[in-house]
Amino acid sequence: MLLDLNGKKILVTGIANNRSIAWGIAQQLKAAGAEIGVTYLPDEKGRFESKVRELTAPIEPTLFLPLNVQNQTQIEEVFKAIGKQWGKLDGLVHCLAFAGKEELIGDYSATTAEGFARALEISAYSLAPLCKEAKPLFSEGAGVVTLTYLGSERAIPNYNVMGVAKAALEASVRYLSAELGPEKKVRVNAISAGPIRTLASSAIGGILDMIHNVEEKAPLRRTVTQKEVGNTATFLLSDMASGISGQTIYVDAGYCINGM
Ligand code: IMJ
Repeated sequence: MLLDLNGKKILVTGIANNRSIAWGIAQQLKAAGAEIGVTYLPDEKGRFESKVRELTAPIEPTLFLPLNVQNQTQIEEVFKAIGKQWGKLDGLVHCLAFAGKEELIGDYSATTAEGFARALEISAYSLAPLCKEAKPLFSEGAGVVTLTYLGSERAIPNYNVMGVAKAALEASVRYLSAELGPEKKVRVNAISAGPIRTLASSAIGGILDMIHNVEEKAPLRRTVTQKEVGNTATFLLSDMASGISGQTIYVDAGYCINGM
């Protein structure tokens, strides 16, 4: 079987709790045989650290490191540790996004320069420095997967600056694909997931209406699960997807094909 990740070492970023899409991805990668490294967002009280450590214990991560992508030193430390402990990297999973709450409601034109810069730095730009540091460690045929959302190409109420950030992220996937493909045959792809109840979506007004809309209109008449996104990430990081790079793959129960 080619969809076998035995011997592959994969770093998963963006696990916050048991609803995180990143957690769904990490579990499916582990089920396919991969060895997993996990990063968590460090905070003063160490709340994420203990929560994520406890949550991920069953998948036995062999690396567990703090990573705030706004801190270049921390990015370098992560890949230094990977070089030391793993000596190579077969996969990088980027599930990081943040915009200020005030930017995710109301008028897009009210976005501040600071809010715009922060949302794009964390949600889009961060993929570039992670790939830069990962580059010397990537094995031949390694893969990068990031998460995006339909709000990058359609005006979805309140998604606002995150839509602009996801558009930049999807373009970054194409440029990184063009850069990393020729040398080491590294493939870079995005998964456009349909709406799922997660920490990143629960804080948002109208998310339940959005989910009901998907349940009524998507070809499959339901939302997708973290596990389904995880299975697609597993496929993309496996040798089964050796011909796919620079793409945005929709895991949305078919929702985006509808005209209205
Ligand atoms: C987010 C905002 C508005 C509409 C939304 C979303 N819809 C969906 C999301 C319809 C599905 C979730 N999503 C795809 C995201 O990318 C969320 C990113 C996000 C969420 C928060 C909430 C809490 C916060 N900052 C955030 N930054 C990014 O303070």
